[in-house]
Amino acid sequence: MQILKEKSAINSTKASLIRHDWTQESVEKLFYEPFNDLLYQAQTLHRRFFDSNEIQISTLLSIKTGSCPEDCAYCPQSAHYETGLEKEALLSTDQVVGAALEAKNAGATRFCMGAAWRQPTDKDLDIVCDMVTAVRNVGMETCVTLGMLKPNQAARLKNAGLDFYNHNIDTSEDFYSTIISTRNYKDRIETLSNVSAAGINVCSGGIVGMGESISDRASMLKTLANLPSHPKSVPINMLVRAPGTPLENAATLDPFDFVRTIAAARIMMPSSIVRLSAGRNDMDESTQALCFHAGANSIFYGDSLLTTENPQVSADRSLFKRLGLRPMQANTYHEKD
Ligand code: SAM
Ligand code: DTB
Ligand code: SF4
Repeated sequence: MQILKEKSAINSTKASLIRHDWTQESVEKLFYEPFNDLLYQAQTLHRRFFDSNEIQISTLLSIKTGSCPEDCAYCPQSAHYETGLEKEALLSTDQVVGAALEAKNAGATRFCMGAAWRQPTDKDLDIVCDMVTAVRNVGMETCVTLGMLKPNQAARLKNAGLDFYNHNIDTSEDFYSTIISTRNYKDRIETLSNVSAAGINVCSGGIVGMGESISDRASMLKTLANLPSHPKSVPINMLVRAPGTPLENAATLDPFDFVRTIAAARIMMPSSIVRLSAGRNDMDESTQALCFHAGANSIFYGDSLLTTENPQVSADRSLFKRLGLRPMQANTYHEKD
């Protein structure tokens, strides 16, 4: 209860709760708090900034699948591994709009388009800009994740009407090189800075369950929280152990350790949307409920993620009903007044 004692979430001003001065030690302390104390702290902060029963709903679509030149050890789309994935060329804007309409009718407010690229070419970007504008015209918030981005490419996406750019730092700087060798951590941070400079909301988080230590998880969250601005959206993924990838046999994660990571993210970035992202298909509903209690307030909704399975829409509807959760309206992701 270190932080609550020092700086009560009830009495402090909201501005003073948005910190960018996290030390490794102070973050690691959070991870070793008794579970109930950690969740109390996270839930208290969550309620200061958000309606605790509202969940932001995003739907994912893979607009270009497989054959990626990067060697991310977790990813079924890397050309370096035999994962049996069926590759697909870039979809047409019509196909994307069809999927966006379906997602909107099912109740999603944000449509996230992902491409298995190291970085987009300017020609690729022409098409993605069209897609962004078309999805916006459907009346949804837009997000894309296309790999590394140059400043002029970020500006073009902004002009096309892009709301969010997803680019995960994935893990700690130290652990990064054991997971990916084809790019480095600094490249990732530079793209985040290019996205932010273009006026696009940053969506950045990582993956838990790749064999990283608690210190790596703490370091990843420290990097995110100490950015000049907290990412508006912070996806926390539990590794999906994809057959054929080097991490297919990674040790099973203790669900409480995943919940702790969500709680720490909520405490450190209290005004951000924290998304319970990939991995829900391998998680029981009680664990998901604990994640919501720990401050997760967004999910990916729809039967699939990019290439792997996600809980069925009907299962999520039933879970929301049982927990009394409601979808968050679009454009209300900013903090409570
Ligand atoms: N190629 C682009 C890039 O890597 O930036 C965009 C797409 S990539 C699939 C987006 C993110 O998905 C990755 O950064 C990673 O965090 C997440 N991801 C990929 N495979 C995953 C897996 N098996 N389990 C959990 N998260 C995964
Ligand atoms: C994020 O943090 N998770 C999403 C999204 N951003 C692009 C991707 C999850 C991918 C899981 C593996 C797959 O379906 O291929
Ligand atoms: Fe490629 Fe992205 Fe998968 Fe890495 S995570 S292999 S960059 S699609």
